[in-house]
Amino acid sequence: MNSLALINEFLGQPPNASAHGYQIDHILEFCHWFMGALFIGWSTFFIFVLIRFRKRRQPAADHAGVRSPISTHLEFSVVLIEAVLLLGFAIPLWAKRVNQFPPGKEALVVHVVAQQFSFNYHLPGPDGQFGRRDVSFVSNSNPLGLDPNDPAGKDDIVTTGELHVPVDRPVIAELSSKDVIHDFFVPDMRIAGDAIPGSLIPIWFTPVKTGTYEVICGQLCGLGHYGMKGTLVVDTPQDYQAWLKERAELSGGAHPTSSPGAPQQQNNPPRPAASPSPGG
Ligand SMILES: [Cu+2]
Repeated sequence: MNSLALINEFLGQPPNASAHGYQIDHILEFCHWFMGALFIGWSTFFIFVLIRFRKRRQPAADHAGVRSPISTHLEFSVVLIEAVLLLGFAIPLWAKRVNQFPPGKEALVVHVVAQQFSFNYHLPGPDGQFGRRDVSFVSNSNPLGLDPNDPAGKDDIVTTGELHVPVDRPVIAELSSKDVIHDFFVPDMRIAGDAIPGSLIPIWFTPVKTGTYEVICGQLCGLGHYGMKGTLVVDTPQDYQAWLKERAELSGGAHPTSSPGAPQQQNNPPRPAASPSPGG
């Protein structure tokens, strides 16, 4: 945080909780201050022009126009500052976000599967292998369509609404969707990415503060969009292990299978699903 953080706070930005977030904040702060300066500058110029070139003082039109080079200099300075913003800050930061992913071993990889109107999370379990998913297995008890015959999927963890991650470890979230376009947006982590049916879109961030943060859908995805919220809990490594153990025990018994007695809710027909089925 620096003194410029005032404007971000004023606009309701929650405090940053990720390793890269301060860079995003820095660009936002700079852009807001720069736009504020431009607004005041151009407004002042506009008022000056209204007075200076009023009809009473200037009864006849002057076809030569402005002779002073000052407006050219001003325009050039604005272009220069915007070029520095774009080439010096925005593009390098964006390139880093999309090209320099942390190595798979170091990072926690989680599949985020959005649907109307919740986020599902798929974790590979102790074997580190994601089980196969297929649309044909999707049911109320198996929201992600995990293949019950795939041994890699036996220990997988599937949760809805709440995801836990350990602090200070990079998280790679691979986004996809079962129905329409959603957007996995975690404002405190300064990260957002579209979840698009038929695509796997990876995004990454490193949480640096433990706590509970809000996950929201950032794309208008239907009537229930306003309620499409979830929770991201950043745990200490010990708490994270405890959560993993708890989830593993929970899904151990009631693991998604095609058990014949599984109750089907009549008011919740299966939606057309187009979830990709990434192997391992
Ligand atoms: Cu949504």
